[in-house]
Amino acid sequence: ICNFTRLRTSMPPISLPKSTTTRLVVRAKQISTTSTSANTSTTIYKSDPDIARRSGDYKPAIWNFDHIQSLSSDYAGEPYARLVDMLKEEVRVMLQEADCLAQLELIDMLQKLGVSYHFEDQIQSILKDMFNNIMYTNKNKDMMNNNLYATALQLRLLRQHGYWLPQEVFNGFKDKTGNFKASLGEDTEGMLALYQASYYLIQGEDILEEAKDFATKHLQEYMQRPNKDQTLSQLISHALELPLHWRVPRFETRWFIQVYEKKQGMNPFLIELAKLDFNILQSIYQEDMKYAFRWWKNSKLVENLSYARDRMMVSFLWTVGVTFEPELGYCRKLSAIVNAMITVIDDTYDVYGTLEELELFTDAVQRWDVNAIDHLPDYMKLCFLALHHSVNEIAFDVFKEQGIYILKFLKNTWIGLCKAYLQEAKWYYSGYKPSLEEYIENACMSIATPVILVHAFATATNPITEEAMKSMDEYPEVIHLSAMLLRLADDLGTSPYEMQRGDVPKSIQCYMNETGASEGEAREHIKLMISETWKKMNRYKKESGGFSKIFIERAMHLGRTAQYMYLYGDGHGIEEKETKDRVLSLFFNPIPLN
Ligand code: LA6
Ligand code: MN
Ligand code: MN
Ligand code: MN
Ligand code: MN
Repeated sequence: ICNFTRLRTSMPPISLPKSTTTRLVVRAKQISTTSTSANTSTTIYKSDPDIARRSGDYKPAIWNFDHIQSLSSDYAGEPYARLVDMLKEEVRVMLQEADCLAQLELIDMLQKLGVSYHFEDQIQSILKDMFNNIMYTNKNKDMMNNNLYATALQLRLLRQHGYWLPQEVFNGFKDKTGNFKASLGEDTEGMLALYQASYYLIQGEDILEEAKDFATKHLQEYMQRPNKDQTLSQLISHALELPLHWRVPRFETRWFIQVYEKKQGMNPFLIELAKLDFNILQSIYQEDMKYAFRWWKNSKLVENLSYARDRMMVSFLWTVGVTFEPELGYCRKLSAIVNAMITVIDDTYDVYGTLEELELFTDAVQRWDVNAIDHLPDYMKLCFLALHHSVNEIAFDVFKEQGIYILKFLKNTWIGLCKAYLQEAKWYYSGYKPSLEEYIENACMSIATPVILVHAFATATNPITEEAMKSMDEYPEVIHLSAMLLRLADDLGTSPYEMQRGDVPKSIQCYMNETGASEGEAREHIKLMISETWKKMNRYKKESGGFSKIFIERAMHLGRTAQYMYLYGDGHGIEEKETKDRVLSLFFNPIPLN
C-alpha cells in the first residue's frame, strides 16, 4: 500500500498533482469491527474510495461501555458522608488552634490531600489575617525571617490565595554580595519550599527568579546523593518534574495520600478524611461519566466516523482537571461531550476532510442553521447535527434555569474554532510555513480553549450575566494565556505524530524554520515560552483582571491539565499508556481504607 503520509512530507505538498493523490488509497480504517453494536446498526456514511485522505492511525477506545454503566460505589451513601462531616469538624478545630506555622503546614497538607475545598472560607480568613499582620504590623516577622522553609511556604500559600506577599521577604536570606547564602543549600526542606514558592513569580521579579535557579540546583544535587530520605526524595523528584503550581490538585491527590501515609508523624485523621473524601468524589465522577458515555454512544458519532478519535474517557478526564467540585456534575457531563466532539471535529479538519468539504462545514457552523446540512457531504451531516443539537441544548438549559439566552456566545466560540481549523487546513494544502507568531495567533484558537472555557463557564455558573458572557466573547487575556499553555503543551506532546502524518508546522517546527534551531533547541524554547506564560498568568491573577477568581483558576486548571496530559507524550490520543493508569486510579479503583 502506498504510504501517502511519507509522500506528503518528502515532497512540497503544493507540487503534488491532484491526479497522483487520487490514485493513492489511504488505509481508510473500516468501521470498527471490535464494537459489537457497529455490526448490527446501519451506517449512514460510506467513504468515497476515490479521494485520498490522511489517517490519524488512532487506536479504538479501550473502555467497555457496559462495564462503565455497571460501576457502582459503596461511598455514594449517607454513612460515609456523615463520617466525613465528623472528621471535618476535627480539622476545623485543629486549624483554628494551631500557631502560624502549623496553620500554614496544615493548609498545605489539606490542599495536597485534596480536602481543602471543605475549609475554603476558614483558610481564606486565616490567610487574610496573616497577610494583614505581616504587611501592617510587625507581628510574625521574626519567626519567619530566620526560617526559609516557613517564609517560602507562607509566600506560596498567600500568593495562591490572592495575597501578594512581596518577593523581598527573601532578602534576609541573602549574603552581602546579594546572593542566596550558600549554606542554605543544606536545608533541603527549605530548598523544596523555596522552589515551589518561586513559581508564583511575575515578570521582573528577579529575587524569585534567582530563588528558582538556586533551589533547583540544590534539589538536583540532593537527588544525586547516595543516602536520601525516602519521602523527601520522592517529593523532590516529583517537584522537579513539574512544580506544584503547574499541577492539577485533583490529579495529585491520590499520589500525595500514598506518600504522606508512609511519613512518620502524620496525623491519621487527615489521611482517613482524605481517603474517604477521594472515594466519595470518585463515586460522583462515576455517575457523571456514565451519563457522558450514554450520550456518546447514543450520538452514533463513533460508529459512523471511522477516522475520528473515540475519546470520551480522556475527554471526561480533562473536565475533572478543570472542574472537580462535587456539585458541578452538569458542567462535567456537558464539558465531556464538548471535548469529545472537539476531538472528532479536529480530526475532520486535520485528517479526513478535503479542503472543499471543510469550507462547507465551516460555512454551516457560521450559519448555525440546520438547513445548511443539505450542502454537506453525508459524513459531515451527523457531526454537524450533533454539534448543533448539543450546543443548542446547553443554551436551552441555561435559559430554562436562568432566563438568559447565551446561544450566540456559545456559537461564536465554535465559529472561531472552525475558522482557525480551516486556516490550518489551507496552510497545509498550500504548503505555507507561518512564522511562529502567525502560527501562535491562530493556534491559540485552533486548540479550542475559548470553546472549552466558555462552555465550562456557562455550565458551572449561576447566575450568568450578559456582561460576563460579553467579556468572554472578546477573547480576554486570561483565555489567551490558558490557550497558550494548552497549545504549547499539545505541540510538545503531539507534533511528532502530526508531522509524520502530515499537518501544518506546529510551534516547534515554526521556530525551527524561523531560526534554524535543532528540534531539541526548539523544544527547549517552547518550554521557556510555557514558563513565560505562567508568569503572565500570575500577573493576571494578581491583578484579577475583571474575571472572578474561580474562572481564572479554571483557566489555569485547563493549562495544568494540558501539561499533565502531554507530560509523557500524547496522553489525549494514546489511551493505553499513562492515561489508562490515571483513569483507573481516579475513576475506577477506590483507595482501600484501613
Ligand atoms: C488534541 O488533539 C485535541 F483533540 C484537542 C482538541 C486538544 C484540546 C483538548 C480537549 C478536547 P490534536 P491539534 C479537551 O493534537 O490538531 O490533534 O489542535 O489537536 O494539534
Ligand atoms: Mn487541529
Ligand atoms: Mn489534530
Ligand atoms: Mn492541523
Ligand atoms: Mn496537536
